[in-house]
Amino acid sequence: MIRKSGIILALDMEDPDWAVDVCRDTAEFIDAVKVGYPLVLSAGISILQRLKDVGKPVIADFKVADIPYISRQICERAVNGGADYVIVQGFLGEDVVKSCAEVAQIFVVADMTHPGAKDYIHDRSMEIARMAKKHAFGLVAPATRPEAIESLRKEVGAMVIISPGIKAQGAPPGSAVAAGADFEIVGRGIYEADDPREAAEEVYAAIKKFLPL
Ligand code: NUP
Repeated sequence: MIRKSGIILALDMEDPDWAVDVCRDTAEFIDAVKVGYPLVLSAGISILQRLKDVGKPVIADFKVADIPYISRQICERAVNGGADYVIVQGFLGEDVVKSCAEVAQIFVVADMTHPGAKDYIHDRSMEIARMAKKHAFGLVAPATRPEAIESLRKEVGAMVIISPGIKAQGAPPGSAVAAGADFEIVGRGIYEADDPREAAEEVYAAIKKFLPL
C-alpha cells in the first residue's frame, strides 16, 4: 500500500452509492478505502469491486474471528470479491492468523479504540503484535491511545500500522502518525462532513507535518 496522504477512508454508511460518491470526491486525498460489515451487509460483497474500480486499494474490515478453517474461507471470499487486504482479529490465536495469511494479505487487530478494549485485549496487545509480525502485512492499533501505538511500533519495527479513532472517536488528525502509525483511518469525520473532500484535505494537512518530505 503506497502512502501519499496517509489517509484510509472508512465507509460504514448503508447506501453504496453514497460510499462510491465519497470515495470519488475524496480520491485525491486518500490512499485506500476500508469497508466493513455495515456497508457489505446492506450493499452486498459487490461493493468491494465497485470501490476498487474507483482506483483505490480496498481493505475488508471483517475482523475475522472464527476457527482457522472458517476464517480462511472468509478471507478467500473477501479476496475473490475484490479485497486487497483483510482485517483479522489476533486474539483468536496464531493458527487463525496463519490460516488467513495463507490466502490473503492481512492486517491483525492488536488493540482497539473503544474503552472496553481495556477489559481484555489491551493487556495482551504486545503478544498479539509479536505473533502477527510473523504472518501479517500490518497491524491495526488505536489512535485513541497514542502510547499504545508508540509501544507497538517499538515491538514490530517497520511493519505497517494503520490507526482508527481519528475525529469521531476523539483522536486529533495527525496524532496517530505522530505516534508512529503509517496511516490514519477516518470514517465519519470525512463522510459525514458537509464537504467530505475539504474534510479529507484538512486531515491530510494535519498528517503531512509528520510525513517525511
Ligand atoms: O479498534 C478499532 N476501532 C475502529 O474504529 C478497529 C477498527 N477497525 N475500527 C474501525 O475504524 C471501525 O470499524 C470503523 O470502520 C472505523 C472508524 O470509523 P470512524 O470512527 O472514523 O467513523
